[in-house]
Amino acid sequence: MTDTTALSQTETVQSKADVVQVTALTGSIGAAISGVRLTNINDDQFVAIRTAFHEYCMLVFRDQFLSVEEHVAFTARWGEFGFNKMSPQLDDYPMVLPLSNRGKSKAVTENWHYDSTFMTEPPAITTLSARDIPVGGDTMWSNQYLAYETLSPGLKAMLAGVRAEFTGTRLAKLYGLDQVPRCLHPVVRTHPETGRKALYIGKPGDTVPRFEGMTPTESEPLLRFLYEHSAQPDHIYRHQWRNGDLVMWDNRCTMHYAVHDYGNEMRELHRVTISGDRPV
Ligand SMILES: O=C(O)CCC(=O)C(=O)O
Ligand SMILES: [Fe+2]
Repeated sequence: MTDTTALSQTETVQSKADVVQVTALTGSIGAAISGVRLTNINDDQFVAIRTAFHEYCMLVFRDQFLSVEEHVAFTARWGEFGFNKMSPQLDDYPMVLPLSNRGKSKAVTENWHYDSTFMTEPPAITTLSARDIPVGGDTMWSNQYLAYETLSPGLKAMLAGVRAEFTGTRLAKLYGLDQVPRCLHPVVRTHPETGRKALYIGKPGDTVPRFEGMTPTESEPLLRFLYEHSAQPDHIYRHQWRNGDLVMWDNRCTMHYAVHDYGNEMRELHRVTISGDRPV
């Protein structure tokens, strides 16, 4: 027996008169929710969606084609908006960050990452609404509960209470900031709602330069091991976008990676975040 549990293939959650269909996308992360229009969900459906979100860590809703207002209204059900002061937002909707193709050399998200770990309180949830999708441009998510749970008891014990430095080096460069934002966080965090522990790391070097109290050189080998371990193929879902998709993920237990294989083609999504707690 290992401490990982295979996800059930399909479950139907019956809530009063409405049905939410939850279909696992892999054996380790992600579910597709069907049978709902996100513009029109009742409280029972919302509860079923939230339960699935906590179980599967990221959710896919196909064929939603949400307007900006509808996207904002759905995301608002999950908490307070997070505002990204560094990046330009939509004029009338300061909580909406348009993502577009800046070219591969400026693709700051083409690596495994949690969002905004340089903040004291990184966002809890991100929602993306797909507006103009090229061939390619997939996004991958990896389950960081499983990354933690599949470490040996010895390494888990060693990491207990350890913190690392997280920096916003790539964003600072992209936006020409004089100061690189940075913050210390535990490398194993406990999810405030599920109570499960997740590995909390980032790319060694520019995102996570070192463990607290250690030099970058001392830290690098273990950071590298953890980073590789965090993105094993059997902990990943790779999403092939279609226009009209709404995808949401839990930024407290998943990392993600935006694949840039679409050259200079147009790719446009809208992004809204919900603010989160300080990781503990
Ligand atoms: O472009 C994407 O697919 C995801 C980009 C990303 O990392 C993010 O929105 O946080
Ligand atoms: Fe991201």
